[in-house]
Amino acid sequence: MKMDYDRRLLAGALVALLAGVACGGDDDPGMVDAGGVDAGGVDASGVDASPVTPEHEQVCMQIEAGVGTHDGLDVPGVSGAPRWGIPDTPPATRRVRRSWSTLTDQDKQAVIDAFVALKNITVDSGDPGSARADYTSFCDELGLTPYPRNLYDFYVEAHANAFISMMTQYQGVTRMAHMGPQFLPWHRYLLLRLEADMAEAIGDPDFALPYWDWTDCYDDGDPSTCAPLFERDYLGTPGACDDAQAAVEGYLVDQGFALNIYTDGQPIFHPDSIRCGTRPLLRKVGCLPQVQGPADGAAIAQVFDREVYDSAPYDDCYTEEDVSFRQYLEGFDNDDTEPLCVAAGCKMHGRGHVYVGGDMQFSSANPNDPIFFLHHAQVDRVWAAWQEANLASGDAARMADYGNPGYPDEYRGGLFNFSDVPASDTFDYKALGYEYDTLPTPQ
Ligand SMILES: [Cu+2]
Repeated sequence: MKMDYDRRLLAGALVALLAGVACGGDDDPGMVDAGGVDAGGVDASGVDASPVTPEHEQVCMQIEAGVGTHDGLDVPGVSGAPRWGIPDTPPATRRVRRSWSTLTDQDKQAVIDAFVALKNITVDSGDPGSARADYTSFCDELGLTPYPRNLYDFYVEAHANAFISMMTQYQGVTRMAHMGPQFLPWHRYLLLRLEADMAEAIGDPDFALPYWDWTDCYDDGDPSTCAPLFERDYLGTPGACDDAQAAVEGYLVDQGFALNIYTDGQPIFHPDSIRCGTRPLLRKVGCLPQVQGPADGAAIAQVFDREVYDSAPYDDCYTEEDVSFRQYLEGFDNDDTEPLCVAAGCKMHGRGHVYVGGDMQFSSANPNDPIFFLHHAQVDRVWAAWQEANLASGDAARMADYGNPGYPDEYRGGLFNFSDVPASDTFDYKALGYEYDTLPTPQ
C-alpha cells in the first residue's frame, strides 16, 4: 500500500497546544480543506443547526497550519499480514459483551490474561494465530529498533497507521478512520478482530470483550478517579498527574505488559513521532481541568436526538454535532473554541481519551492502553443503541441501512488497512456475531 501525503494533516497542532501556544495569527484559507461549507441552516431532518463561529473556524485553521506536510513519503506499517475479513457465518452463539464492572473476578482475570497473551503471541512462536503477527512494523520501515512483533501490537500499529495516513486519500476518501463517517465502522471492525484474537489466545470461544460503561465512574460520586475501572489487580492504577508518577502499577504490568511502539513529542500525525523501544504504560486519569470525568448518562441520552448518521462536510471541524450522530458521538463540538477540545474532542468518545490521559491521549498509538478497547466497546455500544432505537421507531426512513439513516455513499467502501471489508458490512452488528447485555435507551 503506497500513497502520497498530499494534504496538510491535523494535529501537530496537538503539540503546539500542549506547549501552550496561543491562538491567533495565520488564517491562510488554503489551509482549510472544508472551506466554503455552510454548516448552518436547517438540515433535511428539520434540526436547526447553528453556524460555525469565526472563533471556532480560526482554531481549526490554527491546528491545520501547525501540522506541516509529509509530501512524498509512503505510508508505512501493517501491510502484508495474513488477515481475515468478515466471518462468512456468524458464530452459533453470539458473544455477549458485558460491562467491566459487572464481571466476576474470574472473568476480569481472563480479560487481562488475554491482553497479556496477545503480547506473547509473536511471529512464528508456534501459538495459534502467530502467523497473523507477521505484519510490517513502523519500527522496521523507519529504521528504528525492531521489537518481537505480536498480536497485541498489531492493533497499536494499525491505529497509528490510521492516524498517520489521515487526510491523505485512501480509496477516494479522506479521514478514513477518525474525524469522518468511517470512524464507527473502522473501530467496530478493529474490536471484532481483537475480540476473536483474545478468544483464541485464551482458548475460550465464547469470550466477549467487556465495555467501559462511562456512567460507572459517577457511582461513587468521585469521577476523578473512577475506582470501578482502575483496579490494581486488573487493568491497573490510574497513574498520576505528575509525569514521574504516571506509570501504571498492578497485575497487568507485573505480567510484563509494556509498550513497544509509541509516540512522543512530535506531531502525532507524522511518522517522526514514532518511537520504538520498551517503556511503561502511562495514565493521568482526571488530570485535565477541561474534562472532569467521562461522559455521563445525560450526555449519552442525547445521541437519540440525532436522527442522521452523519452530515456534510463529514469532518471534525464544520460538521454540525446537533445533526450528525457520528460527530456528536466522536466528541467534537463545532461551537468549541478551546484549542485542546477542538483538536481532540472533549465530549463522548474524545472525552474518554482526554480523561484517561497519558498514552490514551494525544497519541496515534493509544491502543497501547488496554482501556482503549473497553472505551471503544462503549462507543460501539452507544452506536448499537442508536441503531436499535432507529430500527424500533417503525419509521422506514430511520430504519434504512440497519438503523444508519444518512450514512454517506462515498464512505461505504473498504476500511483503511482492511480494504476487503466494506464499511457497510459492519452495520448489522449482530450478524458479526456479538451483542450487548444492555443498551442505553431514549429517555
Ligand atoms: Cu481511534
